[in-house]
Amino acid sequence: MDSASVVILCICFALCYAGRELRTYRNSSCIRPCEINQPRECVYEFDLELYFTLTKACYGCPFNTTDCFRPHCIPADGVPRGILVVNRMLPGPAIHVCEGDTVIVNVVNDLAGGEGTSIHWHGILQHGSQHMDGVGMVTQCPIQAETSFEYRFIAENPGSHFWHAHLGMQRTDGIFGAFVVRQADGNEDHLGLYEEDLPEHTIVINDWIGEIGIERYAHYQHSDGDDEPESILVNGKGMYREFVNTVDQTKVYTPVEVFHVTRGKRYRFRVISAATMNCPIQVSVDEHTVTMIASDGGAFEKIDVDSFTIFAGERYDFVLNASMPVDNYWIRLRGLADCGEKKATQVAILRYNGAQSKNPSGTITWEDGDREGKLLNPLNKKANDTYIPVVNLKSLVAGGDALKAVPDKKFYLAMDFNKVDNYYYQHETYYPISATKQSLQTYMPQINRVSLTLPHSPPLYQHEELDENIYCNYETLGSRNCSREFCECVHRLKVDLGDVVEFIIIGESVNIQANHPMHIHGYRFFVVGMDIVGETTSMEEIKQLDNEGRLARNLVDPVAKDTVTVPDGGYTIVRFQANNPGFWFFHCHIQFHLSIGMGLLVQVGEAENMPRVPHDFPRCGNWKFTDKRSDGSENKKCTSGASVFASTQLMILVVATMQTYLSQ
Ligand SMILES: [Cu+2]
Repeated sequence: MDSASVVILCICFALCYAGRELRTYRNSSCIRPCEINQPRECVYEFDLELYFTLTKACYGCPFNTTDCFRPHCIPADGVPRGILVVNRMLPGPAIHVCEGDTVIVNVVNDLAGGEGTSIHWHGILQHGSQHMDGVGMVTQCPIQAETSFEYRFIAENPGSHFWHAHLGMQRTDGIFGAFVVRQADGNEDHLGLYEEDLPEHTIVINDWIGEIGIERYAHYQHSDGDDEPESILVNGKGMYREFVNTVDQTKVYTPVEVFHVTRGKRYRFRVISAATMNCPIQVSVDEHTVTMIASDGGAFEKIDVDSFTIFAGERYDFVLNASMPVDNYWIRLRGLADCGEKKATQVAILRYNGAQSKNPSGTITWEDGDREGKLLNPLNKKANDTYIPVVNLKSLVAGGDALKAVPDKKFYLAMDFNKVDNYYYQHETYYPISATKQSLQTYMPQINRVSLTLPHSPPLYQHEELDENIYCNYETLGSRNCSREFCECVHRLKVDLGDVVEFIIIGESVNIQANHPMHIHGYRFFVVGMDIVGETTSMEEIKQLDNEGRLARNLVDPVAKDTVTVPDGGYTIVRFQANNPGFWFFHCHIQFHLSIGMGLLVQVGEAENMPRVPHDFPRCGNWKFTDKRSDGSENKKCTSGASVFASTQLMILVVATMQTYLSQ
């Protein structure tokens, strides 16, 4: 064929496809340089299973490192344990798509425990597809064992996001993965700061324990177990736990993650924290500074730092300039707060092309991860030249009406652990908290002294079947003293569609010090305020400071995020315009805190504002026997039951008569 024929054929081909439906691509075939208005349909199959680390699929791993890279082999940090997986991978399959693509994920629940599941697309706003948000018992029914559920939504907002299970403890055990939505070059805020933005430079980090999550959770809540992770993983990999923090660090049995770069180029890295416990992680790269450019999909003015801290549910994008001599360098991850208790730490390798395949020099203890210099997003530090809280970032995202002087609705939300007899863990009569020794006392992580229970049907589309009195909040509880008495309900805040909403989230920290990374579904909020006022604080103190005009707010260029920490003895103020109707989860992203009730639902709009779901969308709820059939006729079972009763009585009478006769 001559070149003219090829050109004609290409033009015909292009014309044939113009105006056609979206073309379908499966799995990684959707990865490509993004172009404006060239959306695709990106299809994935997720098979959820109970699995194990270091299975037979691993052959000689960890002693033969090459075997650790075999299909279905999950070495993790070399500790054998049960895990939950998607497609026998840890993390699960990464989704890399372009802004505007339609994402279709068929989730198949093959979990051996028989439990229900749901998958949340953390960071995706779900305008018009609220029922695809993936929160079991809020936006959908759990995907029952042995069934499948197809998620289908548009990747409308770009950024480094992730996906994870949103029921039970499943995300603690491995059901999570990266979800990156890239922009066409012409729309990219920081174009020019880097040459490469590659899928292989996605860094998913998570804290990691030695057993299945619900085992640790039950041990912690009911007995003397702790909630302090032992280890950290990077893209599912990690140095064998026993060798970190020891003198002999030459025996690296389980492989660590390696990121390749070419000297002279600048790379965009995307860091995602899938941590599930109270595990803020300080990240740094030996002999490199990093240029921070975005968080949770919200771009901000670039800032050079030596390290940054990432809290559970947060994401940070940075540019790494590969300007150092060709060599290997440690990427260090240092677990703080509860991860610091057992010095949980991990490393990965930054390898310049041309460098030998070997470990970098330098020890890798937990202490080594405490990088000096400028630190973005510090744990419990007031702002100064060294410590830069996220409230100091200058956003490149326009705030619009959300930043008007006075919000339409304002809520004070006090976060703390409270000493109350929660009947699930402290029986009022048998083992009240007052009779339990201190190390065994279960304190309740609550918002405004209220614990969240999930409704028995998803309110997003079965709202009319739920009694209004299942909902409560601080206001409606009125005279009840929830500081002494355990208060639980479907904790709900209601706002009107279009309201500008302000949350003043207070880290009271009177009973237990714990930074709570708060995540909102369906929105990105602007972080307009954040500060520490003392070791501890209270709602009353923060309210008074606010009334006196002493809570500073940046209403000009605050950073846009969907997850933000609340410092101990301080507060964080966020703003958003409630233009997305629905029932949206707002919760602490520490799984052990959420599972025990540290969350609430934001109801935006009334029932008539809620989007319609497909007519055959799965429904669920409580059920009790009634004597009516679905067609309204009487159920005859009761009558036949009565005749069985009568026959039994007759038999007893006959037997009794015979016994009397025989005994005579
Ligand atoms: Cu929390």
